[in-house]
Amino acid sequence: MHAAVHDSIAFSFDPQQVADYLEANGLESTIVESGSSVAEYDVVVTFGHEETLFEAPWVHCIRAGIDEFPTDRYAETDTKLTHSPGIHATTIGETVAGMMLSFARRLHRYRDNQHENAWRVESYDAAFTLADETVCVVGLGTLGEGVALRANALGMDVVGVRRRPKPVSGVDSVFLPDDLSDAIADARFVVLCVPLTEDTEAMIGANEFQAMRDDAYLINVARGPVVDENALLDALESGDIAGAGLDAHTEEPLPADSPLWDKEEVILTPHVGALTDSYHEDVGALVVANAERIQRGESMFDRVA
Ligand code: NDP
Ligand code: 7N6
Repeated sequence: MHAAVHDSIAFSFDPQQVADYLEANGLESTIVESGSSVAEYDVVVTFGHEETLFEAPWVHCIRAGIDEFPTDRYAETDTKLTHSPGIHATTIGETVAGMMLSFARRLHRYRDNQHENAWRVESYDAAFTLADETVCVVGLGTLGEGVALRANALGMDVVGVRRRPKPVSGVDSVFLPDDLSDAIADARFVVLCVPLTEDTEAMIGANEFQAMRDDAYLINVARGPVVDENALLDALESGDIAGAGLDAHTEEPLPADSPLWDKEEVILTPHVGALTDSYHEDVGALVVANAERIQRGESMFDRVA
C-alpha cells in the first residue's frame, strides 16, 4: 500500500514524521504538495481538504474534528474518509488542567511579571485552589472524559453536558444541551469539548456569559466558532466572566490585531492543545490499523463517509 502524506500537515508538525512512521510500519510513503495529483496513491494522510483528494480511494484526516471537510460530498463519491478520534484525552486533559491551574495559582501573571524583572505580588484574594471548585465540561466524549478525569484528580466537582443522558464516570450530573444555562451557572470553569456542528456553532454567546459566574473562566479546546468571539470580548471587558483559556480561535492564526492578545486574564495557545511529540505515531497507528483491515477485507474504523 502506498500512502501520500499531504504537506498540509505542516500546519501542525513536520509531515516527514508521519511518512517515516508509516514507512517503518509497512506502508510506502511519499510527501505530496498541495495541489498535486494523488490518483496513484492508496491513501492520502492529511490535515486539510482540497479538491484533488477526491482522486484517492481513501483520505485519512489527522484531526478528530472534520468540520472543515465537505463530508456530504465524500459520502457521494467513492473516496472513503476516516478521521482521528480517541487519541486526544491525555493531551487535551493535561492542557486544560494546566490552564485551570494557572488561573487558580496565578502562574500566567507571575510569568508576565517575570518578563519585567518585577517582584510583584497580586492582591491577597486573587489566588484560589481548584479543590472543591466546580468545572462544567461541555461535551463528554474523548476530550471531555480526559478533562473530567484530571479535574477529579485535582479534587474538583465535575458536571457536564452531552446530547445523550448517559452517565459518565467521575461526572456528578449530566445535563442535556437545552439545560446548558443551568449546567454552567455554578461552575468556576466551563470547558468546551464539543465538535463544531450546526447545533454547537455560537452555543456560547451573550446569554451564556450572563448565566456564568462573574469569577468564572471559559476554556475552549473545541473549535473557535463554538464561541461568539465578539460576545466573549464583551464579557471579558464588562466583567461578566473573569477570563478565558483559548486554544481554538474563530480565525486561525489569530490575527495580530485581535484584542484578545492583550488581555491579562486570557491564556492563548495556537491550537496546540493536543500536540505532543508522539502525535505522528498516534495518528500513524490509526492509518496502519485501517490499512491492515483493508488488506484483511474487514470494514474500516473511524469512517466519516
Ligand atoms: P467525541 O465525539 O468523542 O465527543 C463529542 C462530545 O460532544 C460527545 O459527548 C457529544 O455528546 C457532545 N456533543 C455533541 N453535540 C453536542 C451538543 N449540541 N451539545 C452538547 N454536547 C454535544 O469528540 P472528541 O472529544 O474527540 O472531540 C470533540 C471536538 O474537539 C472535535 O470535534 C474537535 O473539533 C475538537 N478537538 C480539538 C482539539 C484541539 O487540538 N484543540 C483536539 C481534538 C479535538 P454525546 O456523547 O451525547 O453524543
Ligand atoms: C492537531 C489538531 C483535532 O480536531 O484540531 C485537533 O483533532 C487537533 C493536529
